[in-house]
Amino acid sequence: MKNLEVYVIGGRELSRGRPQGEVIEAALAGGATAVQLREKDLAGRELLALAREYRELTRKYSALFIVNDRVDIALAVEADGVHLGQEDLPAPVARRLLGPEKIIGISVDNVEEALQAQAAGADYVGLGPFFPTASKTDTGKPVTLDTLRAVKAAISIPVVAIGGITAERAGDIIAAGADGVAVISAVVGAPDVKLAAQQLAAAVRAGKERRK
Ligand code: 3NM
Repeated sequence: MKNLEVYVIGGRELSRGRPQGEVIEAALAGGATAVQLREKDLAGRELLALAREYRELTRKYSALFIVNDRVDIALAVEADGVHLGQEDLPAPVARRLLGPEKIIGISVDNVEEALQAQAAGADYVGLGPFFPTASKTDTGKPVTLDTLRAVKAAISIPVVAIGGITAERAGDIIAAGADGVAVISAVVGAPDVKLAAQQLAAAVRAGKERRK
């Protein structure tokens, strides 16, 4: 299913030495609805090879494929979109390069950045970190469920929660209004990647039920 509900981010360093293709396929088999390629220190050629692999797998499972930061790689492999940090290319520039159809996600910490991201043409925002995380060193202090509610009230594009999220923690975040959860370690770092994705997907479904 093509949506941002169960958004798994790959990470070579967090995957316990297992081949990326294997890890990503297990995440997709377990129910990941979107996958992001996020490798900060791979050379272009290697990144391109990995992107091709992610593209093939996400097609096979009808999931979205988002590339972190690299608009060129996203275009080269016909990814569904890109995810941009506050220091990456500005969204309007990425939009010009990518065209109107591609998805652009932007990382935000607060309501002000969320409003700016929406005005700049983002299709979704990533809001976080919700919990301290070892997967990213330059995060701000954790955001709260109140911030999530305020961001949801302020913008109309989807809000994906990120940062230290686990299956145990996802329910409350989804129940509070997040449209999806994005995780690295809880899925790609799990001993059983498929099971971890299944548990995260189940937690998202349960969180949605609690909204009713
Ligand atoms: N962005 P894990 S937190 C890539 O707050 C990323 O913007 C964040 O990894 C933000 O699920 C983060 O292992 C790391 O905590 C998420």
